[in-house]
Amino acid sequence: MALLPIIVAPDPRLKRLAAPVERVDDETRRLMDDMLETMHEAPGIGLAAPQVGVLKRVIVADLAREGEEPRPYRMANPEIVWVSDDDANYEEGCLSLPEHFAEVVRPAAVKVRYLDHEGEARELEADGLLATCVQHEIDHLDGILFVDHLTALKRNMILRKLTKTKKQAKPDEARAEHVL
Ligand code: K1U
Ligand code: ZN
Repeated sequence: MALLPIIVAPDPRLKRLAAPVERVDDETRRLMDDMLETMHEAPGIGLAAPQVGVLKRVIVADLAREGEEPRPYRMANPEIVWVSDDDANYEEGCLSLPEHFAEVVRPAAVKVRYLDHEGEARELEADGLLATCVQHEIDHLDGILFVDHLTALKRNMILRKLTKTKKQAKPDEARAEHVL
């Protein structure tokens, strides 16, 4: 298994549409395992392949707390096939938007159809934080970040701060960008 670098916004790779997985093969399984290791190390409760620069419809999640038995989900081609009428409000974070959090409103419960790590078709009925997390990760596959659910004012404030942090971390690249 390997730790993969996580892309931080703003980055065009986080805004693209990911392609469906044709077959869940050894390469897909390795990607899922590397993503789980990367997510646990971060630490986080979910991760989508575009966040590690792979434009495939693959997500992982594990909401087990420290000391609990891991409960990893490995999903290829996840699809939301039902959403509840009632909404839930959660304070979301994102490993691609480090140190930024905001309340996001989403359906409180969802049913997700996906292929597991063996390529078997499965359905998951989720509510609570798992429902929020799975919707957040599927959004990543469509190039949507949690800030896209906020007002333009809040979104731009967060993105401006992230741009500034990136420029402070890599002033040479920021200068090159400016010249271009
Ligand atoms: O997609 C991601 O970047 C991962 C993200 C998932 C998520 C969090 C909260 C609501 C919706 C989706 C994270 O895991 S951010 C880190 C985080 O929430 C966390 C980290 C350690 C322990 C518990 C939570
Ligand atoms: Zn995220």
